Amino acid sequence: MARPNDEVEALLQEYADLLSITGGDAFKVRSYEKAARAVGGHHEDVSTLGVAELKAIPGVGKSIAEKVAEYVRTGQVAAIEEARAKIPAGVRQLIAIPTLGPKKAAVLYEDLGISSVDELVEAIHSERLRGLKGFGPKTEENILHGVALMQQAGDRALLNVALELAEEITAALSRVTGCVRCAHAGSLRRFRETIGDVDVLAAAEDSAPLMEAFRALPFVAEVIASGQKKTSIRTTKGLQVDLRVVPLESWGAALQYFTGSKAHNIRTREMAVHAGLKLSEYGLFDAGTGELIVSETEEEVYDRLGLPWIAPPLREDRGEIEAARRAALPELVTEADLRGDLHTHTDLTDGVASLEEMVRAAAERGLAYYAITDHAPDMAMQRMSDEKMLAQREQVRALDGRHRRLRLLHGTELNIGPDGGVDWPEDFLRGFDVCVASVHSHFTQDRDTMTRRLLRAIENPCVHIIGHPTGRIIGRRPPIDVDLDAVFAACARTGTALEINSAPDRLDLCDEDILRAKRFGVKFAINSDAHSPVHLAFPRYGVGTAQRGWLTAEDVINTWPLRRLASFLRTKGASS
Ligand code: DGT
Ligand code: CA
Ligand code: CA
Ligand code: ZN
Repeated sequence: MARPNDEVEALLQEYADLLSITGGDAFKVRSYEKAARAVGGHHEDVSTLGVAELKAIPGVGKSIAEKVAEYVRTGQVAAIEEARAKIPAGVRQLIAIPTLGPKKAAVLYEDLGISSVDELVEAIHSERLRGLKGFGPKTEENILHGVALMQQAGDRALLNVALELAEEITAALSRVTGCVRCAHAGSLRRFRETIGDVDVLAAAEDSAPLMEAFRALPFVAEVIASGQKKTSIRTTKGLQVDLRVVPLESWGAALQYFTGSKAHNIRTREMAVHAGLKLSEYGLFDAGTGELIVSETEEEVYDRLGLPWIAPPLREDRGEIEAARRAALPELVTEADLRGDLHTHTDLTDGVASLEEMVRAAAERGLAYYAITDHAPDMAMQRMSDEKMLAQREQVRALDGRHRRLRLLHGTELNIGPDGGVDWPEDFLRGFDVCVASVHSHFTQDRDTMTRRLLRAIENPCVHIIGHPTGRIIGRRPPIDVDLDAVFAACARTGTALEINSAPDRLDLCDEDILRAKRFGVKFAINSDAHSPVHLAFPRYGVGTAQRGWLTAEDVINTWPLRRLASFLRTKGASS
């Protein structure tokens, strides 16, 4: 289930949007946005805190603390209900459209009475927006793009949402008497970037108690269908979950079947036929006698097919069957291989926790090195300056060594300007241990300009890592248009790593791009891009994505010991 903090974060953000639609004062809007982020990133469960403790969260003042407490106590906030009542829900949906902010939504509603996404699309097609202040043809195009993007993401859930839900379900079902195995399968086990529905599998003699416990879970909003073998429910958040219960003798075959992908399964079923076997959701059978071949584990199933076990993230029919046959499967990078994090923020810019808090959390995670990479000055809203950066460096140096085993690196996240330049001149950049550089503006440049822009940043001897290389935000912002092959070749040639940004709404690079980049000989950095201590757990999603891109620990620079990493960073700097 969502943490109460996430719920409150969404609520405060909604209030900020509502205030903004109704023309509320910009300062107040920003303070609610800031508080929303702070609550989302806070380490304590806000539903257990009193007003005084809530006020101690940076960015949360008295009035916001009282609203949070009211929500925790009563399940709603009077002021927010009042604001909601003033604005149709459809208008609030308009701001969910990428590129359409609350100001534009307000104009659409007040001037044209548009109060839903469908009405907006219809109004654009019938040219009713023409002449409306602030809405040129480019805006119309962006809106239509945004709507398409939203519909494409459709009802698919982000990986973290689905995984947290699945873990809660498998933990609950594992406690039911008679349950001998319980795990999630499907696209979630394969770490696809978005999840259509969650598939849970259990093994038991008698399925009834499991089905009953499943239907009775607190977040079940609707039982879609319930039978002896399978029950489907929908959660209060709208996500579908299928539970299937099988006898233990079929566990391996069922897990293999329901993990998919469909394309991978078609291949394994063909192999079964060639081996005189029949592989289905019900088990592995002798095709001649129809006898069930006991296969309690997936290893046994693959072994019967003449294959080694294939890790779920590889099961997409992208060459894994052939590689398995040749005993050439990659030894995939794991979360345990990660020794450090090379892209993180503090409250010096847009993070919500202090340097000390972030470093303490990194030490608790057992990291061996940790880079602080706050935003650079060209992102004007972050108000960074040379003095602030240098003062932070002093603090970082002073903190280094305070936590046994953990080495601190002082870095920055530079902005790749429209022409490929970055925030500071070379002599200042030389002072950082590590520089990430990312596109944060001018996302819609044409392909040639964008490619030249990125290549220039990659050629910069002080840039070590390209952050979130395509800039996409799942369901909200499309990737930039760029010649990725040229980017990959340049990264390989210059020794510049590409980031696998682990934030679940980014996962950037994505799996297929990673697979292609690897063929160019590119190295990668799996980073959290944490803006709060809880985000330091994000790399599990980045690792899943890297596994889908066939990466080994050797491919990922932050699995390397610090000395090797330092030498990689120095080599790039020496290349000019
Ligand atoms: P999703 O839910 O859209 O994110 O993707 P999956 O892969 O979880 O797909 P889902 O939930 O429809 O089915 C779970 C697994 O069950 C799927 O990965 C493979 C297996 N499966 C489902 N339908 C078929 C089918 O028609 N043929 C075969 N061979 N396998 C299937
Ligand atoms: Ca599924
Ligand atoms: Ca399913
Ligand atoms: Zn960034």
